[in-house]
Amino acid sequence: MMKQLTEADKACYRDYGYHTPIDVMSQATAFRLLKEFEQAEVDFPEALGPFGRNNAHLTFMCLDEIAHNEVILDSVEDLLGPDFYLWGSVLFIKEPESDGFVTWHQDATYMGLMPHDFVTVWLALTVSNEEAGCMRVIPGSHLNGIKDHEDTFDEHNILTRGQRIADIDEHQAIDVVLRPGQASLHHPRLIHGSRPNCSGHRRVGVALQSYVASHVRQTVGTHYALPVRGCELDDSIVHLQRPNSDMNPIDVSQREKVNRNYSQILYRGADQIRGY
Ligand SMILES: O=C(O)CCC(=O)C(=O)O
Repeated sequence: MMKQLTEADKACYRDYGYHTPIDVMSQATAFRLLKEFEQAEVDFPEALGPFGRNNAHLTFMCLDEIAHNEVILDSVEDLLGPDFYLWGSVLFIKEPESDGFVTWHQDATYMGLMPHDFVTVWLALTVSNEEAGCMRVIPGSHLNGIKDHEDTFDEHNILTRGQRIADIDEHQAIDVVLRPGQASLHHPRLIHGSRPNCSGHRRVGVALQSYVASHVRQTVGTHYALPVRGCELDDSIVHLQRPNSDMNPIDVSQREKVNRNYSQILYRGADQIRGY
């Protein structure tokens, strides 16, 4: 029996590679989490700034709360089954009227996880609409394998390598518009990207990237995973711990270790390595 999605939602994910929106939490709860997050940004700027956007759920309680939200986990369970772990998270923040953008890409290209039985949940903590540079997706593009990506390392490209797939027919793109507290789900091979934020407010998105079925393995680096639902992970996987408090030293050192490994995986074969 489905826990959160309908059969039609599941069919949409299967056929088009995404599903949106999911009402994960009230706007009031999203606002409370945004305020906690913004206070944490003030208190620990390096840990959450542009170079601190990876795996912050391992060191901040508000992000740990999001990563373990029951509506999110139930939605993921409807797609992956009852056993899955969280591989990582990325903060996708675009400041008001800023140049940052995301080129067309497929997440699975550099993650090293096989097979592709995993899903990204992108939760909006602020309005994410066309003006604010919401995520855009090419429906059905997950069905055609991994395309060639070229690294651009463009200054304003907020992807690690500024990787991009050329020659996308943008007429096919759909805007994923979300209110605070809503989320979308996308498949690891779905082609997606986003434009700059032309609005007067921040666009704050938390990508739980990704929730991964327990049989999936890391083919490149060390396999770190945070068990989140039902999974008995074997000894080939290093189990991560949830944080105890914001920036607790034990949690910080765990996150540093995970981020070093994460960077080696995501930048393998690249000419340059950025600080995120
Ligand atoms: O936040 C964005 O604009 C892009 C997000 C993205 O590429 C992702 O979640 O995989």
